[in-house]
Amino acid sequence: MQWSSAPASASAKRPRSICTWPRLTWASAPAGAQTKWNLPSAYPIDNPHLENLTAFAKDVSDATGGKLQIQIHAGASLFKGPEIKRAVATGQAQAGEILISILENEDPIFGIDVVPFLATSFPDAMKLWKASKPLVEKKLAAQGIMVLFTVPWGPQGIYAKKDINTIEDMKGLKWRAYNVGTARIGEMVGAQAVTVQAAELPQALATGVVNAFMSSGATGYDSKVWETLTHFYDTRAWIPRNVTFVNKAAFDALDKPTQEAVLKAAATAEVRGWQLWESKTEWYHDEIAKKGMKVLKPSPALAAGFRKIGEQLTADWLKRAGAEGQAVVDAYRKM
Ligand code: PCA
Repeated sequence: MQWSSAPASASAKRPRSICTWPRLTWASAPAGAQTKWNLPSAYPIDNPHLENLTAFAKDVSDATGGKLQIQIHAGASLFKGPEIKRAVATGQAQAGEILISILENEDPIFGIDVVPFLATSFPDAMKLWKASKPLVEKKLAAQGIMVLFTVPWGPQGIYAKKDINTIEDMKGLKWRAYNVGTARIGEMVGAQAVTVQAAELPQALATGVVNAFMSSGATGYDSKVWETLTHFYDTRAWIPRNVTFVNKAAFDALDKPTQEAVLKAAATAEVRGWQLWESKTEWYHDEIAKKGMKVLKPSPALAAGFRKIGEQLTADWLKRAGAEGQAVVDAYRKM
Protein backbone atom coordinates (compact mmCIF):
# COMPACT_ATOMS: atom_id res chain seq x y z
CA MET A 1 0.00 0.00 0.00
CA GLN A 2 1.06 3.57 -0.36
CA TRP A 3 -0.50 6.91 0.26
CA SER A 4 0.33 10.12 -1.43
CA SER A 5 -0.83 13.68 -1.24
CA ALA A 6 -1.11 14.01 -4.98
CA PRO A 7 -3.00 17.05 -6.24
CA ALA A 8 -6.43 16.46 -7.76
CA SER A 9 -5.09 16.81 -11.29
CA ALA A 10 -2.54 14.06 -10.73
CA SER A 11 -5.00 11.70 -9.08
CA ALA A 12 -7.47 12.22 -11.94
CA LYS A 13 -5.04 10.46 -14.26
CA ARG A 14 -4.92 7.39 -12.04
CA PRO A 15 -7.04 4.29 -12.61
CA ARG A 16 -10.62 4.72 -11.45
CA SER A 17 -10.51 1.73 -9.11
CA ILE A 18 -8.36 3.43 -6.49
CA CYS A 19 -10.02 4.78 -3.41
CA THR A 20 -10.06 8.54 -3.17
CA TRP A 21 -10.64 10.74 -0.18
CA PRO A 22 -10.29 14.52 -0.06
CA ARG A 23 -6.72 15.47 -0.85
CA LEU A 24 -5.39 11.91 -0.60
CA THR A 25 -5.34 8.75 -2.62
CA TRP A 26 -4.63 5.26 -1.43
CA ALA A 27 -3.55 2.85 -4.13
CA SER A 28 -2.83 -0.85 -3.97
CA ALA A 29 0.89 -1.54 -3.96
CA PRO A 30 2.83 -4.77 -4.40
CA ALA A 31 2.50 -7.29 -1.57
CA GLY A 32 5.14 -6.81 1.09
CA ALA A 33 5.25 -3.03 0.71
CA GLN A 34 5.19 -0.96 3.85
CA THR A 35 2.42 1.43 4.84
CA LYS A 36 3.05 4.30 7.22
CA TRP A 37 0.34 5.98 9.24
CA ASN A 38 0.66 9.12 11.29
CA LEU A 39 -1.28 9.21 14.56
CA PRO A 40 -1.32 12.63 16.25
CA SER A 41 -2.23 13.04 19.92
CA ALA A 42 -2.37 16.21 22.01
CA TYR A 43 -0.93 14.69 25.19
CA PRO A 44 2.63 14.27 26.51
CA ILE A 45 4.71 11.21 25.70
CA ASP A 46 4.91 9.97 29.32
CA ASN A 47 1.14 10.18 29.87
CA PRO A 48 -0.59 6.74 30.11
CA HIS A 49 -2.55 7.50 26.91
CA LEU A 50 0.72 7.79 25.02
CA GLU A 51 2.22 4.77 26.75
CA ASN A 52 -0.81 2.86 25.50
CA LEU A 53 -0.70 4.29 21.97
CA THR A 54 3.00 3.46 21.70
CA ALA A 55 2.27 -0.13 22.75
CA PHE A 56 -0.61 -0.23 20.22
CA ALA A 57 1.72 0.86 17.40
CA LYS A 58 4.26 -1.77 18.43
CA ASP A 59 1.60 -4.51 18.55
CA VAL A 60 0.47 -3.59 15.02
CA SER A 61 4.02 -3.55 13.69
CA ASP A 62 4.83 -6.90 15.33
CA ALA A 63 1.63 -8.55 14.13
CA THR A 64 2.10 -7.40 10.54
CA GLY A 65 5.83 -8.12 10.35
CA GLY A 66 6.44 -4.37 10.02
CA LYS A 67 4.03 -3.94 7.10
CA LEU A 68 2.03 -1.27 8.88
CA GLN A 69 4.02 1.30 10.81
CA ILE A 70 2.07 3.73 12.95
CA GLN A 71 4.03 6.78 13.95
CA ILE A 72 2.72 8.38 17.12
CA HIS A 73 3.06 12.17 17.40
CA ALA A 74 2.75 13.24 21.06
CA GLY A 75 2.20 16.64 22.67
CA ALA A 76 0.16 18.28 19.88
CA SER A 77 3.33 18.31 17.76
CA LEU A 78 1.64 17.39 14.47
CA PHE A 79 -1.86 18.83 15.04
CA LYS A 80 -3.40 20.60 18.00
CA GLY A 81 -6.08 18.68 19.88
CA PRO A 82 -9.03 20.54 18.34
CA GLU A 83 -7.61 20.00 14.80
CA ILE A 84 -7.04 16.26 14.98
CA LYS A 85 -10.54 15.05 14.14
CA ARG A 86 -10.68 17.12 10.97
CA ALA A 87 -7.15 16.07 10.02
CA VAL A 88 -8.25 12.41 10.16
CA ALA A 89 -11.58 13.03 8.42
CA THR A 90 -9.81 14.74 5.51
CA GLY A 91 -6.95 12.25 5.40
CA GLN A 92 -4.19 14.67 6.42
CA ALA A 93 -3.48 12.09 9.13
CA GLN A 94 -4.52 8.46 8.79
CA ALA A 95 -5.34 8.05 12.50
CA GLY A 96 -5.58 10.19 15.61
CA GLU A 97 -6.49 10.40 19.28
CA ILE A 98 -8.72 13.06 20.82
CA LEU A 99 -10.60 13.92 23.95
CA ILE A 100 -14.03 13.03 22.57
CA SER A 101 -15.86 15.71 24.58
CA ILE A 102 -14.17 18.52 22.66
CA LEU A 103 -16.64 17.57 19.91
CA GLU A 104 -19.65 18.29 22.10
CA ASN A 105 -20.37 21.50 20.18
CA GLU A 106 -20.87 19.38 17.10
CA ASP A 107 -23.19 16.86 18.75
CA PRO A 108 -24.18 16.41 22.42
CA ILE A 109 -23.59 12.64 22.26
CA PHE A 110 -19.84 13.31 22.10
CA GLY A 111 -20.09 14.89 25.55
CA ILE A 112 -22.00 12.13 27.35
CA ASP A 113 -18.88 11.07 29.30
CA VAL A 114 -18.54 14.52 30.87
CA VAL A 115 -22.11 14.87 32.15
CA PRO A 116 -21.30 15.39 35.86
CA PHE A 117 -21.96 12.46 38.20
CA LEU A 118 -23.54 10.27 35.51
CA ALA A 119 -20.62 7.81 35.58
CA THR A 120 -17.96 8.40 38.24
CA SER A 121 -16.29 4.97 38.54
CA PHE A 122 -14.32 3.15 35.88
CA PRO A 123 -16.86 0.28 35.56
CA ASP A 124 -19.68 2.81 35.16
CA ALA A 125 -17.67 4.81 32.62
CA MET A 126 -17.23 1.59 30.63
CA LYS A 127 -20.97 0.91 30.78
CA LEU A 128 -21.66 4.44 29.58
CA TRP A 129 -19.27 3.88 26.68
CA LYS A 130 -21.01 0.62 25.77
CA ALA A 131 -24.41 2.32 25.86
CA SER A 132 -23.27 5.25 23.70
CA LYS A 133 -20.83 3.45 21.40
CA PRO A 134 -23.23 2.59 18.51
CA LEU A 135 -24.37 6.21 18.22
CA VAL A 136 -20.86 7.68 18.55
CA GLU A 137 -19.58 5.23 15.93
CA LYS A 138 -22.43 6.04 13.57
CA LYS A 139 -21.88 9.81 13.82
CA LEU A 140 -18.15 9.52 13.24
CA ALA A 141 -18.67 7.02 10.41
CA ALA A 142 -20.76 9.67 8.64
CA GLN A 143 -17.55 11.75 8.57
CA GLY A 144 -15.41 8.93 7.18
CA ILE A 145 -13.96 8.04 10.58
CA MET A 146 -13.83 4.59 12.16
CA VAL A 147 -13.47 4.24 15.94
CA LEU A 148 -10.67 1.93 17.09
CA PHE A 149 -10.83 2.17 20.89
CA THR A 150 -11.56 4.40 23.85
CA VAL A 151 -9.56 4.93 27.04
CA PRO A 152 -10.54 6.97 30.13
CA TRP A 153 -8.69 9.64 32.05
CA GLY A 154 -8.67 9.66 35.84
CA PRO A 155 -11.71 11.07 37.64
CA GLN A 156 -11.91 14.86 37.62
CA GLY A 157 -11.13 17.04 40.63
CA ILE A 158 -10.62 20.76 41.28
CA TYR A 159 -7.21 22.43 41.37
CA ALA A 160 -6.86 25.79 43.09
CA LYS A 161 -4.49 28.05 44.99
CA LYS A 162 -6.62 28.49 48.10
CA ASP A 163 -9.19 26.68 50.25
CA ILE A 164 -12.38 25.94 48.34
CA ASN A 165 -14.97 25.06 50.98
CA THR A 166 -18.09 26.06 49.11
CA ILE A 167 -19.06 26.94 45.55
CA GLU A 168 -18.97 30.62 46.58
CA ASP A 169 -15.20 30.29 47.11
CA MET A 170 -14.87 29.71 43.36
CA LYS A 171 -16.17 33.16 42.45
CA GLY A 172 -13.64 35.20 40.49
CA LEU A 173 -11.21 32.33 39.90
CA LYS A 174 -9.34 32.41 36.60
CA TRP A 175 -10.81 29.15 35.45
CA ARG A 176 -9.19 27.00 32.80
CA ALA A 177 -11.76 25.05 30.72
CA TYR A 178 -11.03 22.22 28.28
CA ASN A 179 -14.48 21.69 26.76
CA VAL A 180 -18.04 23.06 26.80
CA GLY A 181 -18.90 21.47 30.15
CA THR A 182 -15.92 22.80 32.06
CA ALA A 183 -16.46 26.27 30.58
CA ARG A 184 -20.08 26.13 31.71
CA ILE A 185 -19.06 25.13 35.25
CA GLY A 186 -16.75 28.15 35.33
CA GLU A 187 -19.62 30.43 34.33
CA MET A 188 -22.02 28.87 36.83
CA VAL A 189 -19.67 29.41 39.78
CA GLY A 190 -18.91 32.99 38.75
CA ALA A 191 -15.34 32.33 37.62
CA GLN A 192 -13.70 33.78 34.51
CA ALA A 193 -13.56 30.82 32.16
CA VAL A 194 -10.88 30.58 29.49
CA THR A 195 -10.35 27.54 27.26
CA VAL A 196 -6.79 26.22 27.34
CA GLN A 197 -5.70 22.92 25.83
CA ALA A 198 -3.64 20.59 28.03
CA ALA A 199 -0.53 21.21 25.92
CA GLU A 200 -0.71 24.92 26.79
CA LEU A 201 -1.73 24.50 30.42
CA PRO A 202 1.78 24.66 31.97
CA GLN A 203 2.34 28.04 30.35
CA ALA A 204 -1.11 29.35 31.25
CA LEU A 205 -0.43 28.44 34.88
CA ALA A 206 3.10 29.85 34.88
CA THR A 207 1.97 33.18 33.45
CA GLY A 208 -1.05 33.42 35.75
CA VAL A 209 -3.58 33.38 32.91
CA VAL A 210 -5.40 30.72 34.97
CA ASN A 211 -5.29 29.80 38.66
CA ALA A 212 -7.87 27.01 38.89
CA PHE A 213 -9.23 24.17 36.78
CA MET A 214 -10.77 20.72 36.80
CA SER A 215 -8.90 17.73 35.52
CA SER A 216 -7.34 14.41 36.48
CA GLY A 217 -4.36 13.87 38.77
CA ALA A 218 -2.46 13.00 35.61
CA THR A 219 -2.92 16.35 33.89
CA GLY A 220 -1.98 18.16 37.10
CA TYR A 221 1.13 16.01 37.25
CA ASP A 222 1.92 16.54 33.54
CA SER A 223 1.56 20.31 34.05
CA LYS A 224 3.74 20.40 37.22
CA VAL A 225 0.76 22.00 38.93
CA TRP A 226 2.58 22.19 42.29
CA GLU A 227 4.78 24.95 40.90
CA THR A 228 1.83 27.35 40.88
CA LEU A 229 -1.17 25.86 42.74
CA THR A 230 -1.63 24.33 46.19
CA HIS A 231 -4.93 22.41 46.51
CA PHE A 232 -6.54 19.46 44.76
CA TYR A 233 -10.11 18.50 45.67
CA ASP A 234 -10.88 14.93 44.71
CA THR A 235 -14.49 15.50 43.61
CA ARG A 236 -14.65 12.52 41.18
CA ALA A 237 -17.20 14.42 39.14
CA TRP A 238 -16.86 12.48 35.87
CA ILE A 239 -14.45 10.35 33.87
CA PRO A 240 -13.67 11.83 30.47
CA ARG A 241 -12.41 9.60 27.67
CA ASN A 242 -10.11 9.77 24.70
CA VAL A 243 -11.04 8.04 21.47
CA THR A 244 -8.53 6.71 18.95
CA PHE A 245 -9.82 6.50 15.41
CA VAL A 246 -8.76 6.01 11.83
CA ASN A 247 -9.69 7.42 8.44
CA LYS A 248 -12.00 4.74 7.05
CA ALA A 249 -10.58 4.96 3.53
CA ALA A 250 -7.07 4.42 4.91
CA PHE A 251 -8.31 1.39 6.84
CA ASP A 252 -10.16 0.00 3.81
CA ALA A 253 -6.99 0.29 1.73
CA LEU A 254 -5.22 -2.25 4.00
CA ASP A 255 -5.24 -5.92 3.10
CA LYS A 256 -7.45 -8.19 5.21
CA PRO A 257 -4.76 -9.64 7.51
CA THR A 258 -3.45 -6.13 8.26
CA GLN A 259 -6.98 -4.89 9.01
CA GLU A 260 -7.45 -7.80 11.39
CA ALA A 261 -4.13 -7.05 13.09
CA VAL A 262 -5.20 -3.42 13.64
CA LEU A 263 -8.56 -4.44 15.12
CA LYS A 264 -6.98 -7.02 17.40
CA ALA A 265 -4.33 -4.57 18.64
CA ALA A 266 -7.10 -1.97 19.16
CA ALA A 267 -9.11 -4.37 21.35
CA THR A 268 -5.97 -5.12 23.37
CA ALA A 269 -5.21 -1.40 23.68
CA GLU A 270 -8.68 -0.69 25.06
CA VAL A 271 -8.28 -3.29 27.82
CA ARG A 272 -4.72 -2.20 28.61
CA GLY A 273 -5.67 1.49 28.66
CA TRP A 274 -8.50 1.03 31.16
CA GLN A 275 -6.26 -1.09 33.39
CA LEU A 276 -3.49 1.51 33.21
CA TRP A 277 -5.77 4.32 34.36
CA GLU A 278 -7.40 2.25 37.10
CA SER A 279 -3.99 1.41 38.50
CA LYS A 280 -2.49 4.88 38.11
CA THR A 281 -5.23 7.11 39.50
CA GLU A 282 -4.09 6.82 43.14
CA TRP A 283 -0.46 6.93 42.05
CA TYR A 284 -1.00 10.36 40.49
CA HIS A 285 -2.78 11.65 43.59
CA ASP A 286 0.12 10.39 45.73
CA GLU A 287 2.70 11.95 43.44
CA ILE A 288 1.15 15.42 43.41
CA ALA A 289 0.81 15.16 47.22
CA LYS A 290 4.52 14.30 47.48
CA LYS A 291 5.30 17.40 45.44
CA GLY A 292 3.47 19.49 48.01
CA MET A 293 -0.16 19.66 46.83
CA LYS A 294 -2.85 19.29 49.50
CA VAL A 295 -4.97 16.41 48.14
CA LEU A 296 -8.32 16.78 49.86
CA LYS A 297 -11.81 15.37 50.00
CA PRO A 298 -14.38 18.04 49.16
CA SER A 299 -16.27 19.38 52.18
CA PRO A 300 -19.95 18.31 52.39
CA ALA A 301 -20.93 21.87 51.40
CA LEU A 302 -18.68 21.86 48.33
CA ALA A 303 -19.85 18.38 47.35
CA ALA A 304 -23.50 19.43 47.72
CA GLY A 305 -22.92 22.61 45.71
CA PHE A 306 -21.29 20.62 42.99
CA ARG A 307 -24.12 18.10 42.92
CA LYS A 308 -26.51 20.96 42.26
CA ILE A 309 -24.40 22.24 39.38
CA GLY A 310 -24.23 18.67 38.11
CA GLU A 311 -28.02 18.38 38.13
CA GLN A 312 -28.35 21.57 36.12
CA LEU A 313 -25.75 20.43 33.59
CA THR A 314 -27.40 17.02 33.30
CA ALA A 315 -30.77 18.65 32.61
CA ASP A 316 -29.17 20.94 30.01
CA TRP A 317 -27.45 18.02 28.33
CA LEU A 318 -30.62 15.93 28.18
CA LYS A 319 -32.47 18.84 26.65
CA ARG A 320 -29.85 19.30 23.95
CA ALA A 321 -29.40 15.58 23.27
CA GLY A 322 -33.16 14.97 22.94
CA ALA A 323 -34.76 11.55 22.59
CA GLU A 324 -31.57 10.06 21.18
CA GLY A 325 -29.58 11.09 24.27
CA GLN A 326 -32.32 10.00 26.67
CA ALA A 327 -32.37 6.56 25.04
CA VAL A 328 -28.63 6.19 25.66
CA VAL A 329 -28.95 7.27 29.30
CA ASP A 330 -31.87 4.84 29.78
CA ALA A 331 -29.85 2.00 28.24
CA TYR A 332 -26.90 2.86 30.52
CA ARG A 333 -29.05 2.90 33.64
CA LYS A 334 -30.40 -0.57 32.79
CA MET A 335 -26.88 -2.05 32.49
N1 PCA B 1 -6.95 15.79 31.20
C1 PCA B 1 -7.27 16.50 29.99
C2 PCA B 1 -8.68 16.13 29.70
C3 PCA B 1 -9.19 15.45 30.89
C4 PCA B 1 -8.02 15.22 31.74
O1 PCA B 1 -8.00 14.56 32.79
C5 PCA B 1 -7.19 17.98 30.17
O2 PCA B 1 -7.19 18.47 31.29
O3 PCA B 1 -7.17 18.68 29.15
